Amino acid sequence: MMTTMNAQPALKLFTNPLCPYCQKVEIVIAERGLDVERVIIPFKDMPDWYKQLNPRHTVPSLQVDGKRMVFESLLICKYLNDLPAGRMPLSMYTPYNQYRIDFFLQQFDLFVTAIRNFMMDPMNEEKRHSLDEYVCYTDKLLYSLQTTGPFVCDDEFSLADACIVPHFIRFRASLNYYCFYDLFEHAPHMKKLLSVCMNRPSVRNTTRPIKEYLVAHNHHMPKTLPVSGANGNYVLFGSKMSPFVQAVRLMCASKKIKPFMIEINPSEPPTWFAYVNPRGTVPVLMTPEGVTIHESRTIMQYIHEVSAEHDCIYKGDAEKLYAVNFFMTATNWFTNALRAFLHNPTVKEMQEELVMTAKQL
Ligand SMILES: N[C@@H](CCC(=O)N[C@@H](CS)C(=O)NCC(=O)O)C(=O)O
Repeated sequence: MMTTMNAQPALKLFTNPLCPYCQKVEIVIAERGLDVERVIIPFKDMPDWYKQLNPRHTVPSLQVDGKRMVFESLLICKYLNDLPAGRMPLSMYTPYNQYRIDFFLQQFDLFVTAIRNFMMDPMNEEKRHSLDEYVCYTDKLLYSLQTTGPFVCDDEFSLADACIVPHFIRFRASLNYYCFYDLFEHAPHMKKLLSVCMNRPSVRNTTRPIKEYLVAHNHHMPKTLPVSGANGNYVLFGSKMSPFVQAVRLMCASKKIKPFMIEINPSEPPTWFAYVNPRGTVPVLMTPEGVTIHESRTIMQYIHEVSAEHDCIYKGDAEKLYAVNFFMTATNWFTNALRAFLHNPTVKEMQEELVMTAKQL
């Protein structure tokens, strides 16, 4: 229902677009269609006048009618949700829904603390296992509260979802990018919740490009991590000796992408590389969305796709696209044949296969 219930008070939000706590509030504002003035507060060098307004020196905070201040993101969300103005409030306040929201949010705080602790020492095998257990536990807890899902209160997007989704967005990217840890590997219900939430305009329109979150997270991460200098750019794990890596580097160069290179010797990879790619092969590409892509061909296709809008050569040209795809497939046949031949150079079939695949090129 889109009816306006009442005139709303003047609302001024002191906020920062990268802050997850501020995004919770923005989601509620968007869901309710409230009219809010925003003042951006930098994290570094918060102005003194703001520190006086909010003695806790944190964002967000909300000023109502130029006087009253409301602090703490969850309390601000509740306040905005309870305002008798704007569109319908989030979720129906049945006692059981209220319990589900309160209980999950309470448990979720512990989950956030567990992730933060892990991020201080993410290459530690034991800590990875204990985070795995904590993620499984939290996912089961969510599942036990749901009857049908996908949200905490089933088909109703509630304050609980608004409050957890900004953390999911940031942690998923940072855990992958900096720690090589897939937050949702053991958490199908949380994964589903996030993907459904991302389809909501209130969540999508309040989410910044993921790279900005990665860059902002960098200074919270240990400086010793392999990607700590990557600054949210593409990261290419590879060896200068590998022709597959060379192919990806050429593709990157042709698309003006300059990945941060991490040299991996595939015959003696560092132990942490198993977290990036359990198969131990290079190249592997990490994107500024914190997504890991394996296999040179799929990496090259990905790079082609993301840069397609700047590149009109093949757009709508099915024949050229086919020619490129066929050439890449034929390259694969050729390299496989070459490998087989090098293992068994005297076998006639191997020689013939090599000649045949070379001709296709
Ligand atoms: N419990 C607070 C946490 C807010 C918070 O930690 N905000 C961070 C930005 S993401 C902040 O203002 N940090 C400033 C600082 O710690 O100096 C809330 O929910 O509002």
